[in-house]
Parts: sequence; C-alpha cells; structure tokens
Amino acid sequence: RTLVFATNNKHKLEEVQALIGDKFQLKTLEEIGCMDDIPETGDTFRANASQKSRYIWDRFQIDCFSDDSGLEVDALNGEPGVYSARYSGSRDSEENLQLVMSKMKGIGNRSARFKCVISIILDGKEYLFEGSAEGEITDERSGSAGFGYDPIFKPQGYDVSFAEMSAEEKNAISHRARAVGKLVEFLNQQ
Ligand code: ITT
Repeated sequence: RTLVFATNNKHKLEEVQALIGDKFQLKTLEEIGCMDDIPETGDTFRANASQKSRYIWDRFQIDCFSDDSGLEVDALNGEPGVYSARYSGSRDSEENLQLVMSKMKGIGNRSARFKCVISIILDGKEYLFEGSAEGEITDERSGSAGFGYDPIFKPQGYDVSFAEMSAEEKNAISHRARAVGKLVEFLNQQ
C-alpha cells in the first residue's frame, strides 16, 4: 500500500519510514511531482498538520498524511511551538537551537516537550494522531544524531540527549514514534 507523506523534511521521512516498516510504501512530495510551498499558517500543530494533508488531497486526490511537530518550552511560554522550524526567522536549525539555548541561559525551570500531530486523509476523510515526549532543555548541546533541537533535548528518564541516541533508541520513545504508533494501529484496522 502506498501513502504520500507530505513533508519536505528528510529526517522526518527517515524516522517515519523506519517506524512504519515495509507494509506501507511512503512516497515523497518530490515523487508525486509536487514542488509547491505548502502553506502552514495555523497557530496549532493540529491546524498545520490538517492544512498540509488537506492541501495534497485537494490538489491530487491521493491518500496522504503529514506531520506537524515542534518543541514546547515551559519557561518560554510554550515557544518555539508551531514556530520551531523558523524560530530565529531563518530555517537554519543551528540558529534556531542557539536561540532557544540563549533564551534559556540561567533559567531554572528547564522542562519541555516535543509534540507531533499526524493528519492522514483517506478517501477524503481526515484522522488525527498525537504523540509527545517530555524532557528538559540541557545547558549545553551534545550529540550529532537526529535533527533540529535534538542536541539540547534530554528525554525524561535518560541521561543523554536525543542527538546522542541511535535512530532506534530515539524511535522507541519519541513524540513522532508515539503518533506513528497510533497511526499504524489505525491503518492495520482499516
Ligand atoms: P515539513 O513541514 O515539510 O514536514 P518542517 O521541518 O518545516 O517540515 P514543521 O513545520 O512540522 O516541519 O516543523 C518542525 C520543526 O520542529 C522541525 O523543523 C524541528 O526544528 C522541530 N522538530 C520536530 N520534531 C523534531 C525532532 O524529532 N527532533 C528535533 N527537532 C524536531
């Protein structure tokens, strides 16, 4: 079975393909010839996830899903949140990570979470799945695996950042893994 994954983020694609296994073949936007800059103007992860999958459905009428995700830091009132991909004004993930680190300098409350919302559209009908991973923002960056804010996020119960974990370790506990787990369970019932 083929599903289009409406993302331009190759790290998401790798993580999700590993989680979904070979029962479902994921097609990229590039593979369906979609080079559009898909609008993302919502102020929640759900709204943005819906917007991305709905865009592809409206344009191609093919079954598809999207992932909208990000980091919520309590001491920053939930920022960067839906602005995670361009918090500093640029899509450079290093600059975005540095901005969170500098805003968190000297702040005692380090609690944060990653969230992931998946919107899937099958025959025009939408279903939503969510996952989150609790943790804290570290003082220093560490590790080079993963992407985005992984080097400064230490999941609860672990002494290493997401970026110090193998892909398998991160995929056992991440926000994305939890949302994809629910998606797969749903797809298996279809
Ligand atoms: P698409 O919209 O094309 O899927 P994107 O990267 O723009 O790709 P989002 O708008 O959902 O995706 O922004 C998600 C951002 O949140 C992402 O760019 C990272 O900065 C951050 N993020 C999400 N999941 C993450 C993870 O597992 N590890 C580290 N950072 C993550």
